[in-house]
Amino acid sequence: MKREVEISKFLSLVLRHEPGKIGITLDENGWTDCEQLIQAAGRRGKKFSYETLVEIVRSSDKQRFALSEDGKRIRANQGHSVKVDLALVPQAPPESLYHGTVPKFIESIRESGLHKGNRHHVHLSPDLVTATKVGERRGNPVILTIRAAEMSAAGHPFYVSENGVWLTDAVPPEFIDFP
Ligand code: HQG
Repeated sequence: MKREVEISKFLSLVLRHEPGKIGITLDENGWTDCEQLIQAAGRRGKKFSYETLVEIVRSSDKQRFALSEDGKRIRANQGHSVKVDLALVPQAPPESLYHGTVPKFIESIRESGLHKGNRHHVHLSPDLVTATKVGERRGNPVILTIRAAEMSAAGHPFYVSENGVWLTDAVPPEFIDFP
């Protein structure tokens, strides 16, 4: 695995799920100090410089991470399982959003809709290409179309993360079009 990808996966793990694993803490909005992160990682055999960290934030294909304006703190833009408040503001979604999944989940999704599982929200993509990539992580992708504008009008709030992932608490089956 490329070194940058390995560090990016490590950052996803500690900034979204297990900061305690390397003895760092996230503040209530998910931020942590870059220097402390670099030192804590280094103590556990993951050595990288501040310049490498900045380069990973800049080049992440999905803009997974953000630096504070002064460059001293870092957080994950979305995907957390630890409790953080990303201060997301509800936003009107486009007509349709997409969710890439795999055949084995379809029957259950038909019955109970989309659930957020371990994450804070159900993740939805604004386009088919992205949804296909998400589904392909698990196998042969199946793309579901979510009638998002209709769902929003029915009172379900939607949010969008800094890196363009649409988020909602749950999608009831009546708003899902199956292929
Ligand atoms: C499925 C990655 C059965 C759901 C991606 C999905 C995305 C159900 C899986 C981001 C279900 C959860 C999120 C139900 C949902 N019955 N299965 N009722 N409801 N599911 O990984 O959306 O690389 O938590 O279809 O690119 O796959 O981490 O969510 O297959 O943006 O930045 O349960 O994670 O981004 O899986 O992926 P996940 P996801 P990163």
